[in-house]
Amino acid sequence: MKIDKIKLQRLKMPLKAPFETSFGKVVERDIILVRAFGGGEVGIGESVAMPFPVYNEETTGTVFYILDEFLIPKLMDIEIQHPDEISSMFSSIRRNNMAKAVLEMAIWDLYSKQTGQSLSSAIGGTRDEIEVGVSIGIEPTVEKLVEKVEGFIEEGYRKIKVKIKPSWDIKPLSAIRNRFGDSIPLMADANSAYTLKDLNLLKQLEQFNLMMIEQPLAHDDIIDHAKLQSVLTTPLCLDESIHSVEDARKAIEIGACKIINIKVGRVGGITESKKIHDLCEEQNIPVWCGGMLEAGVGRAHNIALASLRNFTIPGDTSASNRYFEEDIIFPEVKLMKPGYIKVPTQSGFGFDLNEGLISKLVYLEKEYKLCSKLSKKY
Ligand code: OSB
Ligand code: MG
Repeated sequence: MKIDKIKLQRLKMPLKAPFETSFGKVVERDIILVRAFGGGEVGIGESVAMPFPVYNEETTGTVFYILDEFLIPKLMDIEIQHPDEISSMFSSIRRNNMAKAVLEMAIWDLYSKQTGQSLSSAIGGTRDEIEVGVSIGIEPTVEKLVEKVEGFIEEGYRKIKVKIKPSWDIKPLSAIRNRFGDSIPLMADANSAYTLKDLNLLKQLEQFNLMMIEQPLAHDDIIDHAKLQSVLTTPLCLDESIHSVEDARKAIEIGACKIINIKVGRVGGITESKKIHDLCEEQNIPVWCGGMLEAGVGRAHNIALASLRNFTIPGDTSASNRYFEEDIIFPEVKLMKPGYIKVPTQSGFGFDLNEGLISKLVYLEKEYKLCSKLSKKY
């Protein structure tokens, strides 16, 4: 496949309401759109890094820098047959997975357009609809949280995930169970807010019949998660700790989790995501597609990923209107029926770009001709 040119656009998108987790509050998305041009087609990807290095070590700024300085120059003078080759080309650069992922996503989209198939079929997806849930941040009061949960249940979301942290755990979870009963599919995400010193508290969460507890312990830990999982019946799900298929293999081997949340950005791309998916399928570990408050482009890539067979638990890919007044794609992502999103069948990622909105939001643009004097850094 041919790639002639890469274009980066940096833009800010306000969220409808602040989203608060144990690591802090996000009020707007700071996004990099990557466009890969070749053979008369354009592929697109969206960076999921946060503006501050609080979820992981990357930020929108580091993603821009790593793309500019190292990853885009690596695409010069190369001949690739298939996007699966990209991740090994990038492997000499340590980590910086969100930077690698956004460029690889654009190349996957370009490849699926050049070969006239949907992104979902290009990556091996088998579903024509995906089951989805919603992630709810830490709210100012328990009453506000319960009100939000009620609204999302009415919209039909098939999994309710609530953020927890010390001092915001037992109370909100009890309130939800008291109000809606034991049958709603409920889970909690701690974003690494606890340690094994909180074992008694974590054991008390068992009473809530949660589908899983996501990343209760340190962002870089699997050992303590294994200790915790050995004394809990509730499944643990890893998010922050898994950056590669190797991480997933080790975590499963030592019993650190029973479920894995896959995010393309966190693991460095679609190829690595597929590897984790395949390993988990072999090992009977269900997976689901996580989210990073993506705008439409990232959301569409998540839909394609979640169409793979072992995505058996509803993911965090909610409709565009969950976070945004207006999205950067047409049509915006909607629930086709309560709790389900249709997997597009058109070629590529399956939506049109809302160029009018994008041009209003962009504040930085840079283009790279891959046949020019771009110099490789090493
Ligand atoms: O831990 O899954 C997470 C958002 C930003 C950073 C980390 C996480 C999240 C979410 C929101 O939970 C998921 C979404 O709706 O996109
Ligand atoms: Mg999480």
